[in-house]
Amino acid sequence: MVLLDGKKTSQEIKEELKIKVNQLLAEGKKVPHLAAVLVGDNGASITYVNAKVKACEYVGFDSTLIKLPADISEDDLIKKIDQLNNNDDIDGYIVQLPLPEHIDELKVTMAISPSKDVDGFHPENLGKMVLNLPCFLPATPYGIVQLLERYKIETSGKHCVVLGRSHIVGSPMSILMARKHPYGNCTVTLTHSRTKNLKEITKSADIIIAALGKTEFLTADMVKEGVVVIDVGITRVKDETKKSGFKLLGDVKFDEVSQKASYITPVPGGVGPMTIASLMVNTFKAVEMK
Ligand code: L34
Repeated sequence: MVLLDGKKTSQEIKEELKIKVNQLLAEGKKVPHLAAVLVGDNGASITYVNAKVKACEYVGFDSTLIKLPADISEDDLIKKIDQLNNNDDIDGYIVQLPLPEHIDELKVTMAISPSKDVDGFHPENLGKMVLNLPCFLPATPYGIVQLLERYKIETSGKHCVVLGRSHIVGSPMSILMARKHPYGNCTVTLTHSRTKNLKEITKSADIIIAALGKTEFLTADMVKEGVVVIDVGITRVKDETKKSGFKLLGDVKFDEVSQKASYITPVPGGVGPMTIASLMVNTFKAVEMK
């Protein structure tokens, strides 16, 4: 079994970006500038956004963190987004999800200028992705593709089973794995809560991407020998023995599935850091596409 080390791979990607940023500086050009909008005080969101700001500092990007109160109105949030759209200094920005209940995430996503949508969540970018046109790819799915690529995992002609159909992971992932691309060309099965005979399907999978948000859902009896497993799940579970008071669990029962897998991502240290590295790649691209 080979561990797909997202931490190490994301570090490699960040090193490469650092070199490209230094080249921009040497040419007297402006460095990429990413803004992140954080609404409310969801503990996980704070951790992820802080990690994004830190990654910007590491690669040499400018960053701006915009913290807004949980009770901000949808209108006021959209006004903030308009300001970011019109601020020429900002090359790309994200609005960290989830948003508070009273705010319509789709409405907010659609207010983001597609040319600054480094999360790749805007319908224009998602549509371009489907058509294989240049666009921002959603950070988590893109991070997974980069992980497969850097470990040279053969995907062509393989059966890839995606668990979960979310807008930000499962659905775009299924499209990326099926597209005509060196790290695509899979036969994809997208499964969800209404799927019948799930175990039969996962047992025939060469590659499984678990993104359903149910802790330790994928067990050893559901997979075949030699399977490649990508665990997107990251749930905080109470654990008094930890200083933080919680531990992180993925959607895969790692201890048993890793016994049968040829490659597998850990949680933490797998997909999470790759999401951040991909956001950095997209932000660099935002400048190049200008
Ligand atoms: N707009 N919302 C927007 N864009 C995104 O790309 C995200 N996502 C997801 C949630 N909401 C979003 C993230 O940033 C998930 N996500 C994310 C990013 C980073 C990490 C996990 C999820 C990460 O760095 N995880 C670390 C552990 C961090 C910890 O200690 O909690 C890891 O090693 O997996």
